[in-house]
Amino acid sequence: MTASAEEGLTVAVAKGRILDEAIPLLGDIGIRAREDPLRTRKLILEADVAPGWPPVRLVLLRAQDVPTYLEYGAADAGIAGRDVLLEYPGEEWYEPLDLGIARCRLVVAAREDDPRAQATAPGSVRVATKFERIARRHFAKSGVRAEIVKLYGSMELAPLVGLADRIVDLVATGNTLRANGLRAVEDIADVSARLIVNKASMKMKASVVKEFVAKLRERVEASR
Ligand code: PRT
Ligand code: MG
Repeated sequence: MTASAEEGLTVAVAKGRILDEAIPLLGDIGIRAREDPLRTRKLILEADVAPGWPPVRLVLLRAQDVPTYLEYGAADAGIAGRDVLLEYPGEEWYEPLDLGIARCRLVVAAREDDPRAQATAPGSVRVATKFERIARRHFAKSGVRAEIVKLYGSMELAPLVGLADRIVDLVATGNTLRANGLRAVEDIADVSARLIVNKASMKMKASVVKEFVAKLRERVEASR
């Protein structure tokens, strides 16, 4: 049975830095997991909620899996980075709110000593990234022939060992790029965590979903 068919609200949250910043946001609107989400090994957490609310459960997922749970209706709402949403091959959800947390940028980076590190350099480049779709779209738009090499992490290493000319990765402080002798040569997108909502849940659980979105929006706007 999908979440949409059950009672209450199932909220999928990306583990890692998004969860760290989402917990206080949810807490402020009265949704508090009964166990510490940062310590427990459980993947489903029942939450204490404000009076008048239906039951709320948090499901803790790998960031890249949040859109999948939403698409299949296994969660009513989700919190994931814009990077993950842009990379996902589909858009089977509503995105009513920018939560303004876990901010960073998607960039193209190259070695500091790369003489042709302009994004528009002619010829073809080899690009290492875990954001295959984003990278492909980006280089196609700039008319640069790009061979995309799929990696699962530590993209910063690739230009240092000659695996790729460029990387497409997330940058927050820039410390990781600097520490590895790389620099951003082009911006692709600003990234922050977004609230997404399953389309069927928006209809079938309209009142609770709308109240959830409204409360979060109020909380987010108060901190702007
Ligand atoms: O789980 P996974 O292996 O995919 O990623 P992760 O463990 O590196 O990150 P995680 O799970 O904690 O959070 C991933 C989500 O957080 C992303 O989908 C983004 O929406 C968001 N986010 C925000 C970031 C960053 N900031 C960030 N700086 N995700 C990753 N980084 C990494 C970046 O990839 C690079 O390696 O941090 C490094 C750069 O940070 P600075 O500060 O040195 O520039
Ligand atoms: Mg992680």
